[in-house]
Amino acid sequence: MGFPGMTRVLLRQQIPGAAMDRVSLLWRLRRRARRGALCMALFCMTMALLYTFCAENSIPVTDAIFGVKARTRAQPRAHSIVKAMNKYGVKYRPESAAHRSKLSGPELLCQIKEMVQIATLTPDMEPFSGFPWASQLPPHQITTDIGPFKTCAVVSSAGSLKNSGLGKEIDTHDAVIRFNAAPTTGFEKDVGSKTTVRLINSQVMASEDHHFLSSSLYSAGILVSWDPGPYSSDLQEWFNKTDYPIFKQYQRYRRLHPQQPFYILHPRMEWQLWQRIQDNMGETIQKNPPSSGLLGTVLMMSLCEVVHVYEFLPSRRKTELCHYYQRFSDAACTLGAYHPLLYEKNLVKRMNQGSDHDIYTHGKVTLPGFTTFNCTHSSNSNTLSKT
Ligand code: NCC
Repeated sequence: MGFPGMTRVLLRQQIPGAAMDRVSLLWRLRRRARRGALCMALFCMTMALLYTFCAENSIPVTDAIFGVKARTRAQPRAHSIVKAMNKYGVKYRPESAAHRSKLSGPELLCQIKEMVQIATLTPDMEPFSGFPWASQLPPHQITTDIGPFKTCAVVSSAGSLKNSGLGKEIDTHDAVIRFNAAPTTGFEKDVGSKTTVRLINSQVMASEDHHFLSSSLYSAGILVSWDPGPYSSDLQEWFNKTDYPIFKQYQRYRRLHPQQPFYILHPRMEWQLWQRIQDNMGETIQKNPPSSGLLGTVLMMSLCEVVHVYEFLPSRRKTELCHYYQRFSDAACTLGAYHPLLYEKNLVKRMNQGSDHDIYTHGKVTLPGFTTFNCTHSSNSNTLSKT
C-alpha cells in the first residue's frame, strides 16, 4: 500500500526533520519495488507469448529473437559435423573415383529396382516371432497387399507447395502418399485431399506434440512407419536400440485401431537405398538414412506404374519456408542437414523422365514404376527396356 497524495501533505506538515526523510525514503523504495514488479510481470507475459508463438510454429526461440539468418549462416559448420557423425555404424568403402562411371537415368533406375528390396516386417521374422504382440504385424508384405496402382502422387511437405494450386492435379492420381504430420484440411487447393498412404517416421509416433495415438490425421488410409536401424540391419540390435520407441507406440496404436493397415519398413531398405545414393555421388554423404520423402518415392515405384513426385525438386516457388503447413523457415529442410537430401534430389533429378519445364512450373518429377521396365545387363552396365 502507498501513501495517497493528501496523506503525504499532512505527514509533511506533522512530521519534521529526520523522521520525515525516513518516511519519504520508505515511500520511494515502495514505489520502486512496485515499478520493478510491474516490469517483471510485463517481461514474463512477453516471454510467455513468445514461447507460445514459437511452440505453435515450431520455431526455436533463439531464431525468433536473433533471426533465422543467423542460424542459416552457421549452417555449413553444422553440416560438416553432421557429415562426420556415424551413429548407425555405417561401414562403407567408397569405390575410387576413377572406377566410378556416372550412371545414366535408366541405369540408375535399374540399380534401384534390383538392389533396393522393399520389405516390411511380418510376424514370422526374428526376433518378432517370439513376441506375443507379433500377431499385430500384417502377415504379408505391403507389396503383396496393396496395389498395383496405375498413377501415384508423392506429395513432399515442402513450403514451395504453398500457393501452388496443385491440389486438383494431385487428387486425380489413383493413390497419394503423404508424410509425417502433413495435413490436407485447409490446404486442399495446394495439396489435394486424397491420402492413400501416410509414411511416418518414429519421431512422429513418439513425440507428444504430434498426438499420434489420438489425432484423426493418422487414422485415414494406410500407415507405414520407419525408424533408423543399424547399418548391419540386424533386427535384434535395432529392436534393442531404436531411435524412438517405435514398437511400443506401434502396439498401442494397433490396440486402438486394429482395422487400419499399418506396416513397419524393414530397416535394410533404408541402407540399401543409402548405398545407391552414396555409390552415385562424387563425395561422401551424411551417414544417416534417406528422408521419408525418398523412401516413400521408392515405395510407390514398387506399387504404381507411374509416379509423380511433387515439390521434392523445388519449382520456381522455391522458398526457405520449411513446410507448406507451418510458418517456420530453414533452408536445411530443403537441402538437408541430418538426411542426405541434397544428394537424394540429385539422384531423383537424374532419374526424371519428365521435362525440366514440369519441374520449374509444378516441381513435378515423373518416375516409372518398377514393373514397367526390364533391365538387361551388358558387360558392366544396365540398360532399361519397357515391359
Ligand atoms: O520435414 P518432413 O521430413 O516431415 O518432410 C517430409 C518430406 O518432404 C520432403 N521435404 C520437406 C520439406 C522441404 N522443404 N523439402 C522437402 O523436400 C523431404 O523428402 C521429407 O522427407 C522426414 O524425412 O521424416 C522429415 O521429418 C521431419 C520431422 O521429424 C517430421 O516433420 C515431424 O515433425 C524432420 N525434422 C526434424 O526432425 C526437425 C526432417 O528432418 C525430415
